Amino acid sequence: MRRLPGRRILRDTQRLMGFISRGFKGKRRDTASSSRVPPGQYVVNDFPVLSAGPTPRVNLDQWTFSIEGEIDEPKRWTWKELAALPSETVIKDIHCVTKWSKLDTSWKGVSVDVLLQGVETAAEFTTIFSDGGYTTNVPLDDITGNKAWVVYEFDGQPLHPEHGGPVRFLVPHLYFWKSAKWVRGIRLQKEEHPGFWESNGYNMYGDPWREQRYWGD
Ligand SMILES: Nc1nc2c(c(=O)[nH]1)N[C@H]1C(S)=C(S)[C@@H](COP(=O)(O)O)O[C@H]1N2
Ligand SMILES: [Mo]
Repeated sequence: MRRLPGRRILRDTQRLMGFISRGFKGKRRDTASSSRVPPGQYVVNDFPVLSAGPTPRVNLDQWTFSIEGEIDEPKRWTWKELAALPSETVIKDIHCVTKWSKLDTSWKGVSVDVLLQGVETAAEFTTIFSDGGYTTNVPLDDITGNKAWVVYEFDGQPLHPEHGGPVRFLVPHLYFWKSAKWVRGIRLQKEEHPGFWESNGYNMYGDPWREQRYWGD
């Protein structure tokens, strides 16, 4: 029982020492990297797997990606059509609400801007939906303007099923639960509808820099 407060004091002391050494001895060596990591996060080198259910088996011959909801003509791509769209490789830091961050992750896929080209919509919100029933809500502004991708490669390799392969969503400026694995489409909506984790205590928006982890943050 006495150990816990002791540890807390030690951590506070280390924080204070860090502050002092920054203040009095100039920049610490890790200043650059720590300014890159949102508050409360630590950096990992491995790639943890976090799934709320089993990894669905996805047959690419049957697979489609859809944009539906507040749109005159729903849009739909087969796997072959999606793979033929202009793609890009992006290097991004990712931040899980369980506090790990992974820096410089490399992904290949299609920008959501490409998928939404020419689409007119009254929607301000979206629900990203996946095989297996997972959903997550993201404002439309947060998936446009080259901020989100539908990705199918990680580190130059086809995306592993555990990490959402064949195709997952990537919206790296928000906590990683917004990056739906096994993604199948985007539902455009006028109102904001909480997704799976957002209905179960996670923050509706999820900005890691403001530590919007849970309801009320
Ligand atoms: N379909 C689906 N997508 C999901 C999840 C999930 O359970 N199902 N978990 C989310 C959470 S909480 C995180 S942190 C990341 C984990 O991705 P990873 O397993 O590739 O690390 O996926 C997100 N996308
Ligand atoms: Mo997560």
